Amino acid sequence: MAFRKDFLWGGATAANQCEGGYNEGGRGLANVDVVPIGKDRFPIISGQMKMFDFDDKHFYPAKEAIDMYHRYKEDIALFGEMGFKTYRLSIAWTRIFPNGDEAEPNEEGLKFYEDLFKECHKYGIEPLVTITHFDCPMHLIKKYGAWRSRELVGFYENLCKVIFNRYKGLVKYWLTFNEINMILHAPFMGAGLYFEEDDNKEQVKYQAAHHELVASAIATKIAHEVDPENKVGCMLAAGSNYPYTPKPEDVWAGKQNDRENYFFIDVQSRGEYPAYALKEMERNGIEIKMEEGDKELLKAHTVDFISFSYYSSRVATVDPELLEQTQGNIFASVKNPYLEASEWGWQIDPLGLRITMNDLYDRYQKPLFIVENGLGAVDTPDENGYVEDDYRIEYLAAHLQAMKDAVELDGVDLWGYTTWGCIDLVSAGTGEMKKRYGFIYVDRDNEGNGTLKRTKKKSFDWYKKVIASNGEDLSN
Ligand code: P53
Repeated sequence: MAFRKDFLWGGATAANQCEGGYNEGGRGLANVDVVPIGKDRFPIISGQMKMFDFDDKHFYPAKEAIDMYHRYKEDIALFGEMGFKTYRLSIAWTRIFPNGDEAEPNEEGLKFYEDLFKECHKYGIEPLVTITHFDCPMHLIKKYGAWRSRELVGFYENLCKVIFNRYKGLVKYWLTFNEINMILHAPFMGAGLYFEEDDNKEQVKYQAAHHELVASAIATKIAHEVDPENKVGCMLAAGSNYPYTPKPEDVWAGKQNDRENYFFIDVQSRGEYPAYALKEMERNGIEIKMEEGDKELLKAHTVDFISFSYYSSRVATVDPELLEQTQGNIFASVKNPYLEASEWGWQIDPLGLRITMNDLYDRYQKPLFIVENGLGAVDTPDENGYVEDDYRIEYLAAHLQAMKDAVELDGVDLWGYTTWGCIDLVSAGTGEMKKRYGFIYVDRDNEGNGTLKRTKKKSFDWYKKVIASNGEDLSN
């Protein structure tokens, strides 16, 4: 038997990509609400173009998303039918603290998630909660400059105190920051950072990252104090780098790219800034302002497990201009000539998952949790709304086999696996509905038309069987 008896099978979503109800229940506005679909999306999420509110020239898909705010009971029932052991979701910070800096939380928001967690437990589903999945209250962005300000640490701490106490006994698995390394690639979407012309961007990003890392350690501390049963994880957008050639310079480039990502997890899991990062910052003139006690906090409150998303491996070289780049991914990479790609140009590499798992397990020696993996594809439903998504089954089966190999053959300790977008939702990278990952089809298009009706795809029954057999039966 490859997987633990209590292996946590499930699916994952994020508040802003599925809930909608952006102005209901006393909710405040967040960065993730004001990022539109279309050509301006990338300049906005990367902090180059300012979008602090809605305008009438753009369409903002997160406003309604797939309306899970009103339909979560129906959706969780379907997850229960598939046999989910866990459901990874994120809370919207602005439902709990609409502005982010209030003294008292918004009861309506707290109640919403309490009901949702109770609904999960009806089906024996353990919630796995991302405290922040890219969202930052707009008020904190406008007033404090988001995570560039130290004050965010305190506001985040308040949020954590409130939710850990309120949901004690209902939630025990927590992730502090989704894809914490996203701050380097999409700083507005990842951390609410917008750059002024005279900003030293690298300085701002790493100072903001320091604040998030301290906030993450504080969250871990409080989670353990409130309930020793709580397990807290970090979350990395993972995918190991391969050197394009055996040229030592290419190997070195791959190692450096990996370290750019590991940096965050090194701090969260080992509890200190790694030597290579300190040297690199020094060379680049980056100075991290630390407060007294920061180093001790980081050291004392490291994470219990390492969670990550995996969509693809990456390729590194010192001669990138000679080579074709991959398309459609915020994490640009040189194209790997040995791999096929999805319709969005994301290269498909199941063995890369085994490699990535081994790299992370070797480095941290802590349990792993795969909290995102999946294929974004165009689905074409028949007249009954049914989608025969054999391509998705094939993608997932190959990745599950690689994951099984990492556990069974390499001895990696893996707590669970949640597929990304277990129900179709809005794409984070592009804002499209058309890029679907789900076992459940949602009738809605890129422009926001559709009935929002939910329909099981072929992969729904396949995944149900995978879970029922604890990963032994991957056949289609
Ligand atoms: P979409 C890029 C590369 C790796 C992970 O992405 C990424 C992204 C963002 O595009 O984000 C994670 O929706 C993220 C999810 C996101 C998912 O990957 O662009 O945690 O919010 O939806 C898939 O296809």
